[in-house]
Amino acid sequence: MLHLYEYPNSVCCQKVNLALVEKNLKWESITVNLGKNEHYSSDYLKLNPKAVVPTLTHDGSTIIESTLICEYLDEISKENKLTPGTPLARTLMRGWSKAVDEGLHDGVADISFSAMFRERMKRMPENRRRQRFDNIGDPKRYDRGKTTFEVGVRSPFVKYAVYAFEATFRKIEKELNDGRDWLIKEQYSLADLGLTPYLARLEYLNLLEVWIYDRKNTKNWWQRIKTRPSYRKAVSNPLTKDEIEEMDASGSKIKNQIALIKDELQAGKLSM
Ligand SMILES: N[C@@H](CCC(=O)N[C@@H](CS)C(=O)NCC(=O)O)C(=O)O
Repeated sequence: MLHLYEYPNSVCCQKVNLALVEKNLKWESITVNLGKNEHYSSDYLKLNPKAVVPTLTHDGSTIIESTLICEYLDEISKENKLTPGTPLARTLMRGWSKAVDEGLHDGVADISFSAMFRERMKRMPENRRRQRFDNIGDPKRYDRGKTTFEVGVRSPFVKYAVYAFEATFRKIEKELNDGRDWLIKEQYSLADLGLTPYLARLEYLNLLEVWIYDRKNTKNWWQRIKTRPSYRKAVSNPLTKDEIEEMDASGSKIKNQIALIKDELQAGKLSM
């Protein structure tokens, strides 16, 4: 039996949900309430020492890291393969997962934090907020959270995020230029799936058009992704009206600043 420890409206949990739905697998969901710091409970830390969701357990074995969980799910069931058949295509697919794991994941977290979670944290009782920061063992994660809490969208981590997204959107637009439907030409794969929750989050924050308003290939690809039943089941349907409204309102407030950061980076002609 598959058990998924997760939290609603979390990008990397949506990623695993997309894989479960695409693969037609059955699973049981267990909520780890991040708002109540349940990811720091001693029981949960035994499963996931990094104190993050998601965690998958399968017949007594534990798997962490959403990219690895998605690859694992694809391997345990032959139905609807999400991994292409040739070594080269598989390697190219993993290149996209690497972009998510090495930049976009932190990036979306920092943008979301500067827009939305920061406001939620400001409303938290002081002791709960302190406990949240004190619990973070990883110094880089601590600095990201603390700096972005203090200065919001002016945080250097938000600038790194905007840069990571700009680099990826350039690459997506170029890759799709030969008329292909999916990033790995042969088929819809974990490359498209892995990027989906990140674009969805930007869209819900009303920020996606900052990057794709003039990128026709990317816009069409994004529409294709959103018409897949898995998008509705794993991403849009589970969101509550309140979550959607909060994302839209908070992201809209920082939209001009995000666009400005993007323009400044482009004007600096940074290599990507
Ligand atoms: N690389 C990890 C990242 C996991 C991660 O950062 N999860 C976030 C939710 S999307 C989390 O649990 N955050 C809790 C916190 O930062 O306190 C993965 O892909 O599984």
